[in-house]
Amino acid sequence: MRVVVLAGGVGAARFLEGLVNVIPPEEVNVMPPVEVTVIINTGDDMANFMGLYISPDIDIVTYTLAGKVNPKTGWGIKGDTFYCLEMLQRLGFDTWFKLGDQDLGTHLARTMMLKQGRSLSKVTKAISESMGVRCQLLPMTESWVPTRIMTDVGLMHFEEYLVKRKAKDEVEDVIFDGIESASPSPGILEVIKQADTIIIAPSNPIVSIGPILAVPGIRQALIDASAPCVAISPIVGGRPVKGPADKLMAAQGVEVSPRGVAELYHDFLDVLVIDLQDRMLKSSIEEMGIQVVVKQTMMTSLRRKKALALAVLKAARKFANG
Ligand code: GDP
Ligand code: FO1
Repeated sequence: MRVVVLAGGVGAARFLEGLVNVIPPEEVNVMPPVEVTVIINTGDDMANFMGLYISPDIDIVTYTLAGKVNPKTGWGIKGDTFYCLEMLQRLGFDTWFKLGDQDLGTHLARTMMLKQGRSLSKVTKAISESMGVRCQLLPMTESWVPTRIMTDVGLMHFEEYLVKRKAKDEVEDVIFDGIESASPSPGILEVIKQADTIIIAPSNPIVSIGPILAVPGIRQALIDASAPCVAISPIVGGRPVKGPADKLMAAQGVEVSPRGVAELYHDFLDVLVIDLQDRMLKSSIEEMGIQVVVKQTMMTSLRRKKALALAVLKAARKFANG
């Protein structure tokens, strides 16, 4: 069975942790082997931050699936130290983006491999395999297509909006810089076509899933795909579980609710998993031609992550069997 997941950072990584844990290892011969391919947002990438190529969502997914992520933040490495950053601060540099010492090793390795001429897909494969990740991780594109936020105080990179300025500025527009001339990383359109199940992770629909859908060819591939497509709503009880999805959705004129999420994905989505808290929205989403599954979606423990992943796989199977 081939499962394809569209993913951003922390929300997606939490879900993927559940997914890989409900899939039996290859030696347990109870179902056909399951291959998981994750198509990851690279709109958050910074191509030359302190001289480094930084891919936050790729790293969040890699560290989580490798069992290395800092569980308190959902990003960075568990137990990492910050000696390098402390020195930079003493030397008078702005250290708003918290890069740990081990994490810096990843950014240095990625930057060096890219400078040697290897593609972002190959570099991502090399790093994730070295860390023992068994899923195939694919950056959405090999091109640098930074997400920029137009705010009341000016245009800035998404990480600057989110981390440096703590998402406090009024959002006027969201720009996926250069996306119209980007193309999907090699293999992406084929894996979508050949998938048995497509999952849209509970990620920010505007700045995590939005850029993936904006890479020319990907949205159409999802529309054309024969596999059922199931999404998990990142909006629970009228607000995101974390992050600025509410501000960004509102700025784009989208209702901050699972119904707004359904609207954004309506042309390729078959099933939306919404939280128990939002069960009253079920019929109005079903009127849009999208099936709804109501579940506990708060991934506060491994047990809950696994239960959510199982519910998604079951919903896909049920949809496929009519
Ligand atoms: P992040 O910005 O690095 O966290 O990247 P993502 O876009 O993957 O994740 C952010 C989204 O995940 C937010 O919109 C959250 O609401 C959503 N999210 C995070 N944890 C959970 C959870 O436990 N359940 C649900 N339903 N959504 C979640
Ligand atoms: N998020 C923060 O809120 N503060 C940080 O200082 C920070 C540093 C950081 C370093 C490496 C990395 O891979 C991710 C990091 N993140 C940090 C997370 C990141 O800003 C976002 O959560 C994602 O880009 C959104 O998906």
